[in-house]
Amino acid sequence: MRIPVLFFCLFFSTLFVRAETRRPNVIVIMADDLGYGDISCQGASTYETPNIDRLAAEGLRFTSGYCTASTCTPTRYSFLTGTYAFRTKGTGIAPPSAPAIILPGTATLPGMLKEAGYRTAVIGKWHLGLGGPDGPDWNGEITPGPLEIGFDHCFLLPTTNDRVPQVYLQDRRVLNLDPSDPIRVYREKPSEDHPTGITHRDTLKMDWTHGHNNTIHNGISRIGFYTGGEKARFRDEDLADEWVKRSIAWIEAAAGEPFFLFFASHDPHVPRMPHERFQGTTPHGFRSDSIAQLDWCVGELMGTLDRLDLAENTFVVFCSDNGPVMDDGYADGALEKVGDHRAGGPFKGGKYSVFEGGTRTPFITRWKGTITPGVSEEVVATIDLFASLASLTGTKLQPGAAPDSADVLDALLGDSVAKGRSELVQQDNGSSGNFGFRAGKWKLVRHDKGKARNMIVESELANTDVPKFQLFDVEADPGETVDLIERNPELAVKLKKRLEEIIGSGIK
Ligand code: NG6
Ligand code: CA
Repeated sequence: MRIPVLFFCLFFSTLFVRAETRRPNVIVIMADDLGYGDISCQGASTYETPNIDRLAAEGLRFTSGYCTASTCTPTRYSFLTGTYAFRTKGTGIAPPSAPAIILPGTATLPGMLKEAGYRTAVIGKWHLGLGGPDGPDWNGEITPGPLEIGFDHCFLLPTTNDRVPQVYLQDRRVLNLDPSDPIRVYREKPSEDHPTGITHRDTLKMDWTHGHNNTIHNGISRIGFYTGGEKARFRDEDLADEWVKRSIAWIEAAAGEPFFLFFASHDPHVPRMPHERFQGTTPHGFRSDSIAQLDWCVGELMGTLDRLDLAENTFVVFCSDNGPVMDDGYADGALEKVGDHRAGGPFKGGKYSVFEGGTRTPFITRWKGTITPGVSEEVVATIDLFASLASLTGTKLQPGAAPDSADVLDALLGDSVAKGRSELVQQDNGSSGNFGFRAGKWKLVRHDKGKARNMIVESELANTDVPKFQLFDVEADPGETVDLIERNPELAVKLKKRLEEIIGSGIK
């Protein structure tokens, strides 16, 4: 009995080795603040996400798929560099006009794929800083930026849409900028009469709840101040349409050679202002309307692959940059209209949290004809795409490149005997001393200051008192409700030490 089994394994592993040297197109669709339970194949029952569900039905849906941080910038940093963000200072949420965070010369995922012969593009939200130490020159050439770290093309919202300015960066320049009306970004209110969310609150089409009360554009007040660039400004409602249009055009032009597209959606991040055709179409206000818009984007991209007959030659990953939040600064009704919808699924916490809900998020891979559809419980993370795609394309990593990225390619492709990560560190925005450490079925939760943020939806922004260390069996208790630390003192010591070792190694 054993010999045939061994023979079979060898036979199939040979097939896998062959598959690994292929160079399929790669599309990573990263949602923004989308929770595990926000898609209808993972618990959302009051609205549908048919296109994301279809992707899952045709691919592999991971129940332990993670991003590495519970805010945007550190997850994106680690995704593109294969390095945990806590190792590098300045990787927390980037303010408006922040300088480039990933510097030229850094080993990056797009750079690695470019070396492997791929055309590379990022379309959508950036939020990793732009320009030299003084930040971007909005009216000139913006460099360094994505084109200096491995992307051939970019079409971007510079930060997040709640931060100024509301213009597109196309490669190294702001699109449609009229030189006679330069963009100026300010830290302080530029003049006494400059309208803000405070002085002109009654004119807003969506009110703010905390922060987000500086310059007004399109009836929405933002973080930061700016003037000018009127012709270059976009309407929030048009972002998704524009990115889909640009992505389709880029795919059409790139197809023929292998391509890598990082489609960085802004949905359902605040300000939630989906296109009018999605407004009011779902039960939970603009938050779930934005998820409907995201789902539409997925459908358009997948439809393009079908139309161009590329679905069997394209490895698609769908993921999120952090867990969900309801009120993130605007009065869009998300909290009031949430009803029984559990955006974080069975998990505790959400955005800003190191409980599972902060980082355990939707994670789907699809490669028609290669990935056998199903559900996987293996632990995989956005940070692993670097090493895994290097492995897939047979590209050798430079020494020191992507130190925290695990090659989990076989798990991503659904090889039934392949293992995911044995351990994963989860962080929040950084510098708080809050970490999650998943090791097998165990999860050590560390809150150095004894305070947790965004514990549960109902009191999401409150700082809640928590023990400095907690230990959960997340297989038996995914909601992290029963702290087992007292009952497992030796294990706790071991995990604390191991976490310390990982965090301590290589902090720059
Ligand atoms: C916070 C913002 C929040 C959001 C977040 C970044 C306030 C009060 N809150 O500081 O609205 O922009 O930063 O989100 O300003 S992320 O998904 O891009 O990390
Ligand atoms: Ca985010």
